[in-house]
Amino acid sequence: MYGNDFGPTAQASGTDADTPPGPDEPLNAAEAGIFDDLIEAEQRIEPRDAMPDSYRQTLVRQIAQHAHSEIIGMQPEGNWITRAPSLRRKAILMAKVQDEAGHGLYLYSAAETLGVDREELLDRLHTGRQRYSSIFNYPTLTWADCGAIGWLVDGAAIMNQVPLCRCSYGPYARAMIRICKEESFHQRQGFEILWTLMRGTEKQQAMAQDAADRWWWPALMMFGPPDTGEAAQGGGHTQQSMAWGIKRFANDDLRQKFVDMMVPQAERLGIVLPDPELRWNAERGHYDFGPIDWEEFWRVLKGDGPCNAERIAHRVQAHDEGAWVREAATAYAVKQASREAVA
Ligand code: BYC
Repeated sequence: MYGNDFGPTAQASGTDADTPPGPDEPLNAAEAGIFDDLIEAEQRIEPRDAMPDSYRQTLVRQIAQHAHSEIIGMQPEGNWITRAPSLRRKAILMAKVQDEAGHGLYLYSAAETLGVDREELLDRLHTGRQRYSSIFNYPTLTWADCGAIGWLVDGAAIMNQVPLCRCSYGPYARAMIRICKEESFHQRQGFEILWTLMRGTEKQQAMAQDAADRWWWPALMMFGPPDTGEAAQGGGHTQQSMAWGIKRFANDDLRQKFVDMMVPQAERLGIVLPDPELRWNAERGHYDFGPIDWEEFWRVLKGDGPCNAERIAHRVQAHDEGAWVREAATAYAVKQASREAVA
């Protein structure tokens, strides 16, 4: 039993614990007051609680985009499982890619508690009606890219996702706790790949440096477009999502924390981050960094990244080829249920 789900809130809102309010039904004044009070008190909103439809839709958008990112994110590294340089590396990479599938499952399940069907979400992904993270439209050209993804991409993911463990929506927040534990292992494995390469031959060092050169800027873009200072008026989702306790920090603030965390790690690795403007600013107590190419970001989002078409084509093919597994699992579940009904 979690939070308000079966407690006085559901009763006070006039909803039966078994009958969630319909997604499109507007909240009455009492329900709206209870929702606002829960958010104000930093409590969790649970699936059966009344919630504004815009809150529900924001969560569906963000959780689905996150779930899609996890399963599309299996591709760039999955691509290297057969070519990983040793049995140990293969086993580790396979476990990591499986973890990502698992993250997708927790997140689709969390989205389903909001009243949206998983098939429908996958359809939105396959038809380009919902996004996945921009980062997965870049190719993995060498083995060092698996290191760079773990170190930079999972590093950025942790920075962005640890605050989501405190998201106001209960099922999303709880899914994030387990995901973050696994992401932290992923980041270390990426660091360790690069650490080994940086202590290898000159060619291996150059390969690690090249991977960091290609992944650094896309990793900074992962946090989303600028949303502080003048950009706060730019019409993104941050202000509203922070007011609802979905996002806990602005994109720019998380990006800065990420840069501050990564610079010392790059120094330990012996990797030079590809930004001539990167330097410590004692007055701000942060690293300054150079301008991000936001035109590239929006271009990639619109479908014009190096791998957009390939990623979706591969995903649709995997989905179609997996149809028989879904049918078999459904038939098995129906058979089990009918046996239980007889017993
Ligand atoms: N890529 O107002 P904003 C992983 C869109 S998985 C694409 O800031 P929001 C991993 C945004 O959707 C990593 N689109 O939006 C997996 C919005 O467009 P719409 C994925 C982006 O939602 C496998 C518009 O730009 N992590 O780590 O408040 C292997 C304006 O943005 C991106 C998550 O999904 C982007 N990078 O904030 C290894 C975390 N950024 O929807 C690793 C959960 C922005 O209005 N998501 N957009 O058309 C979030 O925290 C937030 O959704 C974001 C964006 C910070 C990403």
